[in-house]
Amino acid sequence: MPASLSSAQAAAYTRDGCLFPIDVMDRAEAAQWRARVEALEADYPDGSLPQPLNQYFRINGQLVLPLMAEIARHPAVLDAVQSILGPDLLVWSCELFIKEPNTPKIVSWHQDLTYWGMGETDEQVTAWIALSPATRQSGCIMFVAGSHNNRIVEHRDTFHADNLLSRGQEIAVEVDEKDASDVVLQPGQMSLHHGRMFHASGPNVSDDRRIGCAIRYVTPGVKQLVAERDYAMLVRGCDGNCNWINVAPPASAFDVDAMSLYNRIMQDQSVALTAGATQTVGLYAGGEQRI
Ligand SMILES: O=C(O)CCC(=O)C(=O)O
Repeated sequence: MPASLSSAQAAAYTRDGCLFPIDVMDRAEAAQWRARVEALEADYPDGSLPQPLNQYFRINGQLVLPLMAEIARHPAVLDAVQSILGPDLLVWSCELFIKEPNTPKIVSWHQDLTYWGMGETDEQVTAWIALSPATRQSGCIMFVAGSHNNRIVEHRDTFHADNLLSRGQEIAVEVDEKDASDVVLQPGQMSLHHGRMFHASGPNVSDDRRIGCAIRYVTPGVKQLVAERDYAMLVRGCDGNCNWINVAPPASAFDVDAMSLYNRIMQDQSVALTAGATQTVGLYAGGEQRI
């Protein structure tokens, strides 16, 4: 697999705020990652953990699941991200976005940085790796190339049950889908997108699951500006800035130390992630069930 981006690819990312498709692993390797995700689903049915498995898949999976800490350190992914952000890289969150076959779950138009408390930084990139086919039919992401040149625009919360986002947030002005491109990816390919990119995805009307792993990379220079403190896992280079509390990958799935760290981090991050919400933000509301 080509690792680092070419200078033309890096320039295209700077111009468009997104880049795809990028080959990071072959289909056989992507199938292995998918099988490991599905084995976890078999191992942890509802009721076996303090919160449903999808809670840990959707936010900060790298803290409690070795699998997610491992994919976030995938060398080909890091090489590509390094071409954009430079040699010192941390993972803020590793997340699985799963859409079951023939289901209405969507992601509304949004800019990632809106509620993360990191300001409008250019030093944050998301790598989204397809572990199953991401097509128009299965509800692939759509990007509006160049929209990262906007500042963070006004968003409103919808809390819609079919929205995979934490508060169903959406950009308050109309985004014309004619301006958007479908991010079609085969298993093992990834896209990169900027934290101010306008993006969304539609329902899965295919007969297969749509499984994507979104990894949020930041540099040591990015700062949490809303919550009192924030955490990230150093995955390449060094962090001499002290903006992040550096955390280590879990020793094993859901071990006691990892779970208490997970709960502490979710509580601390919720200050930024739930700021201004008029309803409970489900993914950040696990307090009562915490061990
Ligand atoms: O998986 C999706 O459909 C959307 C993911 C997304 O919004 C993101 O990775 O920022």
